[in-house]
Amino acid sequence: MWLGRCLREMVGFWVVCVCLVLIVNGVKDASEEDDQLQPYRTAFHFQPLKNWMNDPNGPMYFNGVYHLFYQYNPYGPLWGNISWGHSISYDLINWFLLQPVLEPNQPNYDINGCLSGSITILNGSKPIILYTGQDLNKSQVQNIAFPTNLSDPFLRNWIKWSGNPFLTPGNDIKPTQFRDPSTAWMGVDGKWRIVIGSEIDGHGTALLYSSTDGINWTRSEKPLHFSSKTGMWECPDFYPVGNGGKRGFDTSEQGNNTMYVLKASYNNREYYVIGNYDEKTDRFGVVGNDFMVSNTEFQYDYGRFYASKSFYDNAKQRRVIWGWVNEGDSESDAVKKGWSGLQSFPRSVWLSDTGKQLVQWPVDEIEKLRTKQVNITNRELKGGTLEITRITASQADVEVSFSLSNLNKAELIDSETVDPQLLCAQKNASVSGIFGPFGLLVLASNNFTEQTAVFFRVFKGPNKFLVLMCSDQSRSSIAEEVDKSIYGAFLDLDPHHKISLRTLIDHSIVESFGGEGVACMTARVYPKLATNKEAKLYVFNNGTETISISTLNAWSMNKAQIVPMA
Ligand code: DQQ
Repeated sequence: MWLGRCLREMVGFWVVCVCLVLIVNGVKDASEEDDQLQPYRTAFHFQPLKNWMNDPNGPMYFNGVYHLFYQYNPYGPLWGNISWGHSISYDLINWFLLQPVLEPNQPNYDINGCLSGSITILNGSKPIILYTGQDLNKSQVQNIAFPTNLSDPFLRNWIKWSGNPFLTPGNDIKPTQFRDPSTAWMGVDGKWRIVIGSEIDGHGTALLYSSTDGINWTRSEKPLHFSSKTGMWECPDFYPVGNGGKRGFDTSEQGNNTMYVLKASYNNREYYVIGNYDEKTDRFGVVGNDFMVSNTEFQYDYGRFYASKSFYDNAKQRRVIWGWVNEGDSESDAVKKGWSGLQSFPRSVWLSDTGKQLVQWPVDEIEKLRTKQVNITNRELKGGTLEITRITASQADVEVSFSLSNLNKAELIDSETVDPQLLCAQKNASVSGIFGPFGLLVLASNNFTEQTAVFFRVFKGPNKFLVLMCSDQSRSSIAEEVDKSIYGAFLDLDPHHKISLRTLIDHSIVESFGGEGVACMTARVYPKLATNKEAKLYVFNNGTETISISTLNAWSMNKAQIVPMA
């Protein structure tokens, strides 16, 4: 009897074991199969399960929950039927996907699309959406929506205001150039203000409106700011930043010595200026260079990153920005993939110690996803490559810092105002220099046929050293029809100190932060050979001078959970 029971238990045990092995293998096979079929889907960047996504809209932290809304086509992988998709998270990493909150269905104010907009939390307790709608005639008008049930922790349902539209374009504004209301801020007079993107007489403009209740808005005589050097401004954002430290500020927070950031989206880029804002007169004065179209002006990101939106996270007292990272492959590729568009990894943003520019860094929560780690310290790299093995090179977070000596040998450059993107294209990763190119080769195939190079070069200009950062996609894929741009920017740092690079590699996105976040560069890549387990990661030096890797830490990254809410 005892023997019989023992045998039965053993058989039971083995049946359970075999089943578990089958299930685990099944899951592994299924996800490996997914990886093969969808090599460009990302693991830790936000994207819906399918369909088209563009601008982030109305991000907020409310009652312990992060909300991200986004321009979304619920019916297909190309732009159209533009709705507000909605997802929520407790950590900005793992997301529950909810139903869209706004759909284009109102002939007199949004039937042709619920375009971009923002959220303001009125009196700290009542979130409202301000968004642009395109009416039956494709005129752009501004609308409001409210949560239907404030006690729903996820704010799943929103209702459009019966008084919509609350603003229509004035006579001096073209009906197709009036969009993207910002988050509101409150002035000392207790009135709310917003800016709306426009173009007036050919000048990019941030129209200014004010309101006592957040619902009825009046246009101010003067815009908050405009530029005669640019065209139409989309998605303007306006917020305070502090002097020193990484702390962020609520849009309405008024304090001494606070500077303001005005961001405008145009020319497929995110340009920003820093200035002073006098709340009594609503005058904004730029300190430093004003808006224009040039690669030397400050941009949130010198690569593929657009229509960003920031929010104040009062749980962590930081300002966080998201940006839309579009595809570099074709519409027919989007149809094949069934999806299009990513959000950047959320970034904390603050004013640099110099007070002249912004610094951005992936939010700390990313560290939850880090698994296997590789560490290298004080390693000289005379030339060539050093492979970083033992981590998943297609899904990784890499931080590396380099130190250089004998800088007097640096390559001379006669102008300090040269276009950095052009310079990166002329001197791409395969062009040898003195100090550089050195940096990372990511998503590289076995024999380097495919590789994306994120690297630095150091030059000696007439008055100072110049540190150039480049992201070179020219060899990122053997596929011919995908975009292979080369991006570039100068980093405001002294190369006598360490030069650091952090790169988030996530299958088809390479998001890089140079000089501890003073310049960011995001690229989309579509390797054919260097996918999944075939992808390799290297540190390289293609300059004649030896460089030293002071430290390198690289981590394999787990996949974030992005799932529909049950
Ligand atoms: N995308 C939205 C517009 C915005 C543009 C439409 C920027 O509201 O101006 O999807 O990418």
